[in-house]
Amino acid sequence: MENDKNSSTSGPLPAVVNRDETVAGLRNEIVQVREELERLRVQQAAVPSNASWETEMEQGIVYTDGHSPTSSMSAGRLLKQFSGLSKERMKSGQIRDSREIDYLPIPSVDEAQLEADFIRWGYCLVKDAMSPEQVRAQVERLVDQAAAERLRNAGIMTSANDKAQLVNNLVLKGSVFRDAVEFKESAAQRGPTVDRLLTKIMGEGFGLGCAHGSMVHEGGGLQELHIDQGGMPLPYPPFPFGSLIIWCYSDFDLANGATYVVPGSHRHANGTTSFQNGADLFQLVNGEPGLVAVCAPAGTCILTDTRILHCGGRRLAPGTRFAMRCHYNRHFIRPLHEQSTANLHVPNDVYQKLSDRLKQMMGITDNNQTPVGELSVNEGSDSN
Ligand SMILES: O=C(O)CCC(=O)C(=O)O
Ligand SMILES: [Fe+2]
Repeated sequence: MENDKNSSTSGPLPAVVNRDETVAGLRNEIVQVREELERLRVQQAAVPSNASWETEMEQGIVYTDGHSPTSSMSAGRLLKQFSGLSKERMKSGQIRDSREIDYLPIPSVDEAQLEADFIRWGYCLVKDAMSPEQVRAQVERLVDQAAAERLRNAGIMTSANDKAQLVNNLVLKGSVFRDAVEFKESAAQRGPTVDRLLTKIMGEGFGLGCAHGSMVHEGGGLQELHIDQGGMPLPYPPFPFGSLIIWCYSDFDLANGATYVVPGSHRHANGTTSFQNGADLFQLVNGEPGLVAVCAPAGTCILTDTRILHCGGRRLAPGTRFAMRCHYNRHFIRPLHEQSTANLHVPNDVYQKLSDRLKQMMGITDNNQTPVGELSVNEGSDSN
């Protein structure tokens, strides 16, 4: 240890670690400070500092959107600012291919990896969830059904100029779909993996919101950026209400049409939601990795957190992208979806074929004709 002769300080100079170590140490410090800042920012947003009983009582009941000027905002309203954005980014070639970003999920069968991907990025990809033969059987039935519906003028065309078709209520339209919806290996070879993951996400006895076929032709498929629980008022609890899963019947890529997502837009590391009143959501879309097309081969099953920012992507190539989309909910959420009427009328012959689990998932378990509990005591006695 040397004395600095030019320095007015007496005594030895402090030891200087080598340059690389210093830089590494400083970098580490910056990362920690950034994390701390982010934590503080999120905490501040989640708990308004001016909250008091007086102001809360004055605001009244604000648990739902659109009922007073102070109403809690739904993400749906917050997301209006993204109107036109997916189109603009798609047209200017700014949607990235997920396979080119090395840290994003790739198809996997390792359930620990799938869980980690789901937590970090808001989605995961189950590899070879359906075999080519299973995919073929489903597409065959879907194409048939879609043609029959068009023939009867009942086809649901979802993009301008008939560039996409939705085939609703698949549980009523073929055993291949029913079996996939309840994860039977006969219809989806890795169905049990998907089932286990969904049970971890939503708990036992989760319900079915909808199961529909999606056919996207050249030029069709593009949607506005949205989340699949957009009607829920903010703020969200640190978990999703449900999960939309997409069985890829075709290869998903930029030309074929793929789901666009903003990986990691569903939550922060501490569990709080990214969707806050006043949050800069553009920062998510413009940040890293930004808007990405989830690219994966046919047979993959994409599981998504219903808080993740995403939309259908446009198919640019000739031909058709096929998929089945199923929305599942926690068991206490009414198993209906705006696109599903499957539970409102089930033809008797189909009802006979539904498994107990499917009936439970759809919320249409048989009505018990035998009075139970306190009701059985009343049997025979008339009440007005
Ligand atoms: O089909 C897709 O790629 C995504 C569709 C979607 O996000 C939806 O229908 O909510
Ligand atoms: Fe969606």
